[in-house]
Amino acid sequence: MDPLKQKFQEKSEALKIEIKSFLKEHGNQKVDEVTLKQVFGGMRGVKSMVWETSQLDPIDGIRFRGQSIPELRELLPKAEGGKEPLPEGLFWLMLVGELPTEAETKWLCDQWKNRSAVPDHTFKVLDALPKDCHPMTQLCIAVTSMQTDSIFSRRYSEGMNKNEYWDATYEDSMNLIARLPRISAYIYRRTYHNGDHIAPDFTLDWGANFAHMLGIKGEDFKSFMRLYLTIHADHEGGNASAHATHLVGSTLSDAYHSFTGGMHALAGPLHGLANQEVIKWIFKMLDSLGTRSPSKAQIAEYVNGTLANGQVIPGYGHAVLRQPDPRFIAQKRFSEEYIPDGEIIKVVWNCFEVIPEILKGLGKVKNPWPNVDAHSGAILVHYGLKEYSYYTVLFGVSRALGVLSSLCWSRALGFPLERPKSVTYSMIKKIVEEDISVKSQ
Ligand code: CMX
Repeated sequence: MDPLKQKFQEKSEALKIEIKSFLKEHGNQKVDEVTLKQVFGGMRGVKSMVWETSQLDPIDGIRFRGQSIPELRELLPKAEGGKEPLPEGLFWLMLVGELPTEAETKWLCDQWKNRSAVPDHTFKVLDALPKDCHPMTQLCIAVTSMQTDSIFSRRYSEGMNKNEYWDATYEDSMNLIARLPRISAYIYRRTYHNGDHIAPDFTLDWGANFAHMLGIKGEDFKSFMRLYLTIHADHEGGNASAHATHLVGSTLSDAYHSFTGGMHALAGPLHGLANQEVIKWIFKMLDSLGTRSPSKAQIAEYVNGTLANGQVIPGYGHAVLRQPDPRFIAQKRFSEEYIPDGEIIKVVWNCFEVIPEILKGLGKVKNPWPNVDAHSGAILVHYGLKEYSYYTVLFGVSRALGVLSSLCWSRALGFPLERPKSVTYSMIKKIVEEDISVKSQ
C-alpha cells in the first residue's frame, strides 16, 4: 500500500472507532437549534455536517487542519527556489492532518504525474462541444466523461465490501486530481487558442505544470498558480461546492460524479463564478468611465449605480466571513511583492477602500468586506490570462483538493446517505401557532 494511503487508513480507522463509541455515549446530545430564519434563510450556520479538512471562523477566516494561510505559506514545502506553498503539500495535510516532509511532497507530486493520463474519449468529447460553450460546462462534461474509469464504480458493481469504499474513493480522487490540470488546460487552449495545445512538462510540479500547459510564461505566474491552487482548495463543508460534492457522494456516487456535482454549484455567480463577474464588472466600470485609473469618487458613483440597478457587487460579502477574507489578503500581499504597480490591481485596491463603506451604508449587508474572488482576476489579467470566462475553472481545479480529500474521509468514516427533512409553509405555521398557544396557557 502507498505511504499516504497507509497513513490515511490508520488515522481514519482509529477515528471511525472513536466516533462510534462517542456516538453510543453522547448520540442524543444537542449541538444546535434551528430557527425559522435559518429554515427560510439557506440554513446559515446550522451545524449538521462533519468536515475534517478545514474550518472557517467568521473573523479569522479559513484554517486548514488548524493552520492559517500565512502559516501555510511558511510551513508547507516549496518548489526549488520558490516562495509559495506547493498545493501537493496542502492535500497531504488535509488528508492525514500532518504537514508533509519535502520527500513526502515530492512523492505525491510524482504520484500525480504517474496518474495524469486522460482517456482519449475525454478529448473527443471536449472537441465535440462548441467553442463558445462556457469553460465550466466543459469542465463538468469532461470530468463526467472520465467516470468510465471510476475504480469505485467498477468495484461496487463487482460486489465491493463496504469497508473498502474508502480505498476505491482514494484511488479515484488521486487519479481525478492528477488529471484535472491536463483537461483544464485543454479546455483553455481549445477555447481561446485555436486548439494549439501544450504537452505536459513532467519535470514540473502539479501547479507549475498547469501554468505551463495554459501557455502563460514566467516563474512568477507559476508561483502565483501554486498560491492560488493552495488558497482556493477548501472552505469547510457548508459552502455550495463542498456541500454539493458531499451530498452527491453520500449516495455512493463515485468521485467523478460527486466532484461534478460540486462544480455545477461552483459555476453559480453567488459562488465561484463571482471571480469572472468581478473582472467583468471592473472592465465595464473602466469602459463606462473612460479611464484605466478611476478616482475613488468615480468608483463610488459606479458602485452606487450597480446597486441602484438591483445587482450585487461581485467579490464582496460572504455567508460566514465578517472580516476581509484572508484569501483576498494573501493575494494582495502577493501583488504588493510581485506586481506593486499593476494598473488593474490598483483599481482592486481602491475598490477595497471604497466599497465596504457603501455596503455598510445599505444597512443589510452582513459582511461588507472583499472575498477571495475580488482579487484573483486582476492578477490573472496582469500575467496575460485575460479570458475571464475561464477563471472559475482555476477555482475548480483547486477546490478538488479539499472536496475530494473530504470525500475520502466521508467514505472511510462510513457516513450515511444525507437526507434532511423539508417542511411546507403550512407545517411551519402550525408549529408556530402551537408554540404560541402553549406559551399563552
Ligand atoms: N452587494 C450588494 N448586496 C449584497 C452583497 C453585495 N456584495 N452581499 C450581500 N448583499 C445583500 C444580499 O443580496 C441581501 O439582500 P436582500 O436582503 O435584498 O436579498 C442582503 O445583503 C443580506 O445578505 P447577506 O446575509 O449579507 O449575504 P448572504 O449570506 O445572503 O450571501 C453572498 C452571501 C456571498 C451570496 C453575497 O454576499 C453576495 O451575493 N456577494 C456577491 C457575490 C460574491 O462575491 N460571491 C462569492 C462568494 C465567495 C465564493 O463563494 O466564491
